Amino acid sequence: MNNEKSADSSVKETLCVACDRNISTVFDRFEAMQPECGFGQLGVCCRNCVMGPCRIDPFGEGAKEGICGANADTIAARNLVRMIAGGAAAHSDHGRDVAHTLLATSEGKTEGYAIKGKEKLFDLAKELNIKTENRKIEEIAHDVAEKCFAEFGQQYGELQFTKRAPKKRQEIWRKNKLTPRGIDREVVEIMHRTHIGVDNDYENLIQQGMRASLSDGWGGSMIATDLQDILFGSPTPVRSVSNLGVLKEDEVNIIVHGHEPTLSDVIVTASQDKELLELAKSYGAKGINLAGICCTANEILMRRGIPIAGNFLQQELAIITGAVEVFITDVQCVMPSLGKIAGCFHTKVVSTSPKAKFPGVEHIEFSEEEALPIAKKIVRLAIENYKNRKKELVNIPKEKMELIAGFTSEYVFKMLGGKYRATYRPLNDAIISGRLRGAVGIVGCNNPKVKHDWAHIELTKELIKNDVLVVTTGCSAIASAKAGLLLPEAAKKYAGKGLQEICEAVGCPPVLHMGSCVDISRILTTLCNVITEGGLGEDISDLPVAAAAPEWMSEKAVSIGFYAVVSGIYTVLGLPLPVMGGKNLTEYLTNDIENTVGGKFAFEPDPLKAAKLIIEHLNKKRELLKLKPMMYIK
Ligand code: SF4
Ligand code: MSK
Repeated sequence: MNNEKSADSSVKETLCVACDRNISTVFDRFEAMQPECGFGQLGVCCRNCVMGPCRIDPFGEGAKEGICGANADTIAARNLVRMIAGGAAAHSDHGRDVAHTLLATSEGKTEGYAIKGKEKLFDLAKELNIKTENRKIEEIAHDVAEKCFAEFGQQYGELQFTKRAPKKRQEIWRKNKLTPRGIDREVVEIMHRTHIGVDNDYENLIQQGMRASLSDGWGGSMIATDLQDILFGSPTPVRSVSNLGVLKEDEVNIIVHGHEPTLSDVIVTASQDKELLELAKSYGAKGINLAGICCTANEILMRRGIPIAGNFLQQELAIITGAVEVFITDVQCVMPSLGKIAGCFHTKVVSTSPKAKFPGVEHIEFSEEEALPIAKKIVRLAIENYKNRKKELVNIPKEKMELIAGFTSEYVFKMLGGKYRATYRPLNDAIISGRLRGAVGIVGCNNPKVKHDWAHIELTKELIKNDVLVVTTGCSAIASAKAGLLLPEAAKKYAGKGLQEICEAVGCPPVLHMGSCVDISRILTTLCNVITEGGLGEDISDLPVAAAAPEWMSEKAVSIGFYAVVSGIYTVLGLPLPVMGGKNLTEYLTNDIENTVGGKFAFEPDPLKAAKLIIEHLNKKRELLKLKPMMYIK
């Protein structure tokens, strides 16, 4: 009955449990919502003022203009750039919180953090022209945090990290007035321009959307990634396990769900506290088992090897296993339904961010200044709740899969070149010689409109089969993990001969887990390094690379898609952007935009057809670069 809902049998099994117990999940609510609003899907409803709401009829005899005179292109463009503002704000506010934590840590005001990534701190200080000689680590970290903070409120000039982009890309941005001036400024300007009666030109609106998206990818997200590496240490490859089967029948199970490792990292520390482990034993549990969901899971997986319980569409299901004592949330991608579902079990949902509360859910406010005591309090709550677990309600699916995660732009450099000759040369040479066709970033969420995980997995398999190296983040990375694609053995099973040879030589999987959604900035940095290494053109748009989000759903994904396109990357989305009611706008985003920024969108729900589009694109780029024919698969 649930075969069409997920490619993951643990999901199917848990959905049967939900059905038997009459618990409604996201999958049921999705069905109940059908048919969804067609005007919304096409992007042509507007409620930006109270003369409306207005809706445009793109096909029939209905209204062609809103009451103020806005047409379908204007309305769809305004709605779309507001989505970018939402996504960029979410990622960037995450970056701001990390900057705050680093600053407070450098001033000795936090409990539970240390500056673990000293090498990264020195590298970043150098990049930001901050003096390092004869200075304490804390002083340098303080100045780095302050400088990053300033990027949010900056009014003029250019964001610092845009200078990481190849020179040619920077010129494209400057020429088209796309270089972001300040992170907050670009988001605010979207809200201004989309107010009734301001910007009515769809191209001009999209221009500001592009600029704001760059302030995310080359601003807020990059700050989040780099400062997290400084605080928590840069990831290196690590083995772990994924899927609901990581929950344990005889241990206290704690789930962390959300996005910011400032919370989850310190929960890891608390869950390993000797006193709390003893306490757990005194309650009859064999230990404390921590697992993650969504991007905060990716963060603590990459740095601490903590198992992953699942991705976006599995959050409710983790509770339905009946084996979770405490389900901790911070911000982003947390379903409002969790409290209600937890009410059917002994599970306590605990919200922690002042920005994200839920009616009826216990709130233990997190503060970086008292991080460790708060984390211990939450872990203690979980231990004390263990006795309330009802054995007859426990259904932990057996599915779990090993994985390797923790690849960064720095590690790729070392991995390929070896310890004494760290370089991107072998990667560039593999592409130039035709052993590797190119590389594709597969990222983004799950969406009940698509069979859960299916599009991620099929697209990934088809690409690696065609000698395309896949890098992945977010919920897509978790889908690949559960399908066994993050193991070196997957190369032999699924990859083309060229990619297989590389994976065998280096000992890496054919699909590289590069972290959370904000870590897509790692992919951007890697591409810059590939250009610097030489032989593959002068700009990101010259490279045989592409991006895909086959099951996306969030505003953050819209922002990511845009900064990929505006960085010169062909980007294939499994679900269309909600713009199809604006014909000129759709044509602009899927074609004309390429003349300005070198990248464009394509919308393709079928993962095999999406793979075909991507392979054709990579081949076209290879031809333009006059690279050798592919060695094995034409
Ligand atoms: Fe209607 Fe224009 Fe107001 Fe939008 S801004 S609700 S289109 S009148
Ligand atoms: S968590 S934004 S559902 S990838 Fe980053 Fe997953 Fe999408 Fe949230």
